[in-house]
Amino acid sequence: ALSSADREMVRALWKKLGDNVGVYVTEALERTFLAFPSTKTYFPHLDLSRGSVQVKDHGQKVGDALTLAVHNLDNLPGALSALSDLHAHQLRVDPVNFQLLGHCLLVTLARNYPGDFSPAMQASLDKFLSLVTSALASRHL
Ligand code: ZNH
Repeated sequence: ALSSADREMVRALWKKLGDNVGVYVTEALERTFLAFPSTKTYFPHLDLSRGSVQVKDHGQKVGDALTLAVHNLDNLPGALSALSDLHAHQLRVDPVNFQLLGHCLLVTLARNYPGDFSPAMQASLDKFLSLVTSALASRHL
């Protein structure tokens, strides 16, 4: 579980990200598709080239879901329950992919916010993303 220090770290960074969460999630998606090409197989219907508007739109949706998670740190499984159903039953995403995206999101945030990315910040964000991943994967058998 997240300590109160973890929560403060995550909330403080999210406040700083402001309206740019979608921008950074989009960068994280681009990195994920390049570094882990197998992740692209879930998006055969989207244009995944660099600068794609479809990737940007998807990044915004994933970013909004993460912002919702930040606002529901006490009940991540509840807040992400519908999304968990969607990813398990309809999209059939292998949960290992959540970790790949989470890793690329950490790299993206470290690169764009170097001054904020202390070891403690990394640890808190990593815990947060792990809990989001568990919540998203909770419907997988
Ligand atoms: Zn996912 C979709 C979230 C990860 C795959 N997603 C989606 C959405 C959201 C999300 C919000 C939208 C929905 C609607 O529309 O309703 N995701 C999310 C999150 C995460 C994720 C939060 C983490 C963190 N995903 C993921 C991964 C993958 C995926 C990793 C793979 C690789 N998703 C997906 C798909 C889809 C989605 C395929 C569908 C898309 C379209 O548009 O079609």
